[in-house]
Amino acid sequence: MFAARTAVAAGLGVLLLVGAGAAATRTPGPASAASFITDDQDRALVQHGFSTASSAKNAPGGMPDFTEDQLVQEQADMGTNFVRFLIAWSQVEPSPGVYDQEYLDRVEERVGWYEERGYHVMLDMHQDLWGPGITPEGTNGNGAPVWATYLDGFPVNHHDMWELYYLEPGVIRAFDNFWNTTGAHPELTDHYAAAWRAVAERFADNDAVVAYDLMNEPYGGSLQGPAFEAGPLTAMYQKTVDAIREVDDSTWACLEPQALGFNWGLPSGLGKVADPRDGDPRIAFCPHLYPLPMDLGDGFSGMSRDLVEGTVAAWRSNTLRTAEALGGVPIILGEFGLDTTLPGALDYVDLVYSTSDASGIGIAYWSRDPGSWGPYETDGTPRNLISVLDRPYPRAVSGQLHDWKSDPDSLEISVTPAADASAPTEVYLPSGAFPDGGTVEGGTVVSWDDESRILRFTVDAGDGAQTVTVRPK
Ligand code: MNI
Repeated sequence: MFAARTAVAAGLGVLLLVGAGAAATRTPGPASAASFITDDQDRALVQHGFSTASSAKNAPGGMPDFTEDQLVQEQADMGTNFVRFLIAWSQVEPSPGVYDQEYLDRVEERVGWYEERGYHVMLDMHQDLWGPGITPEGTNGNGAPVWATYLDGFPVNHHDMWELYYLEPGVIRAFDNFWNTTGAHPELTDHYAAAWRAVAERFADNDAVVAYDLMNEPYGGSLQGPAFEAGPLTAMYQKTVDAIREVDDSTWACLEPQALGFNWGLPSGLGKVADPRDGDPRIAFCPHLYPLPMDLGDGFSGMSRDLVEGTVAAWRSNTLRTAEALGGVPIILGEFGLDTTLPGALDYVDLVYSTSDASGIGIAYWSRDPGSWGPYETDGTPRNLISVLDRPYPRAVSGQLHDWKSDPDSLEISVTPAADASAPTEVYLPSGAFPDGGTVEGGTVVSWDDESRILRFTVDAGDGAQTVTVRPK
């Protein structure tokens, strides 16, 4: 067990170094995202929020252990405007071709909590280790229904480190059957696409739901890397986008790369997916970031700090490059996070936020669950993470947004203002540094709301990109 774990870790370490080296020798990619998810007033939306939540994974009704009051507290403490809400194929389609409308009712009720408070929602079809059917206990994997789980008699041995289940023959076989690498189950991706169509049918007209994260952390089984990403993964995304567009032509479809490797800063070979909707494509890119030293339990200090800084830089350029290859699509960092009791953890969180801001990337921190990774203890006591997540940021920007930069007591936005702006730009300002709101250099204040801490303003017209700076009033 120890030997196997050490071998895996060493192998992964070599991969990471090769990847970081490869990234460093290539020419730099784009400086920031080419586009953003927009609202119905054509404003660029910036996402700050949480993946909510891991507790949904094996809950009988599929709901996170999360209340409306906890959402109220989250908004008051951090001014979030976004959630990546976990859903599961096993809940949507409990038996083949049957879609559980009562499950979708429960999801819709929670989406309503967010909508009432001005949030935008991305539904995330979650899976880890395929599904509950990989072991008799039903508690190791989540996502795919048991009826769609074909282990074909291959074993799944138990491990202490959850990621190692990905290397078990039965788990690899379940994925090989889904991607139809075995040739035995061409029907499974059709079911997956149709399950998404059932979800889209429910949320097509829901203004709060702006995006669908088509598959959490895809894994290719025996097919890995570009062969998997450019092959069956891209094909499944295309099939799913086509199915969604039969009932919903407005919600963004967000694509994830293969998790193995990309999460550590390696490049992606994901292929371009066409959007059959009329008008501009609404495809986005939603990768995750989990630097390898942190997977192995390190914090952000000593040698791991250098490795992690290298990973974040490589991840940034690979993310921008893939988004460009997909058609200059919007980017959301769908997951990153760590145990914030580790040394240097808050510096790492700050590094990822400032890197994302400078690259035009939205964020859903992993996760909203209580405990050492989250914003609250299990008894509800606020944790140290809040001090870093409660930061100034643009929520909705009128015109062409380029990127932004925040310090605890200032926010600088680069934007080419729209000639015929129909709605003002909105920024969130934390209470600590901005007790009375803000002043806007390069813009004109429209309103300040003391309770939501949202400042609305118009950007002064000018030639090309303008810089707007918000400071405490
Ligand atoms: O760390 C991972 C991860 C490690 C290894 C692998 N493979 C070997 C395929 C895949 C993924 N994922 C990070 C986080 N993602 C889930 C939720 O999506 C969280 O529980 C993990 O911390």
